[in-house]
Amino acid sequence: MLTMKDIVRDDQASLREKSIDATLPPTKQTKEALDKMMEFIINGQDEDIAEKYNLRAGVGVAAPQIGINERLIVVHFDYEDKLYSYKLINPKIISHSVELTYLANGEGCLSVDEDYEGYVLRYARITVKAFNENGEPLKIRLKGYPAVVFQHEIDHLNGILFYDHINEVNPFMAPESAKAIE
Ligand code: K3U
Ligand code: NI
Repeated sequence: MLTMKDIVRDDQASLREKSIDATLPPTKQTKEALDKMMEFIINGQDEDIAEKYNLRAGVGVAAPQIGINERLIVVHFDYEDKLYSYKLINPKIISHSVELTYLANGEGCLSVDEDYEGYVLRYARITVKAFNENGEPLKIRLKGYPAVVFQHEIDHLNGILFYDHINEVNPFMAPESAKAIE
């Protein structure tokens, strides 16, 4: 099983690389990587397991964070009575809103040990195309918090970290039209 020792931190150059597309149909290695990533996220959300293995809780993880520079992400969280649980291959944002949003408490990252305060402006609504672990195409429409999580994970595939988006002069700058997620 994966632990925090396996997580690539933001001082490592590989986290800043653009990942390559995974091959389709998915290989055994791709499926195993997705399974390990999902197990890691689910374990981190279990208080007892997290304490035993010193895991940080997270709502998703991207393959570059475990040292695999391929376009794979996993998300697993409940939001407004809906479960968002996906193992995705080659996810791509195919359209997005003009409207922006941000988490009022900012973002964190399993690859970043320090706290970075400030707003991370994200698209309020996105449509993502991807393939599931069986190689079947999916189209997922997301808004609000789930849209933020998917954008955070897809950023990892392009070597981008949440704090890259924070305004250096005024970290809490947001257009009036952007909606805060409390
Ligand atoms: O957002 C986090 C959280 C932890 C416990 C309960 C609820 C939420 C932890 S940070 C997190 O999950 C990152 C995971 C990362 F870094 F591996 F991608 C994802 C994320 C954080 C904040 C906003 C959107 C996504
Ligand atoms: Ni992250």
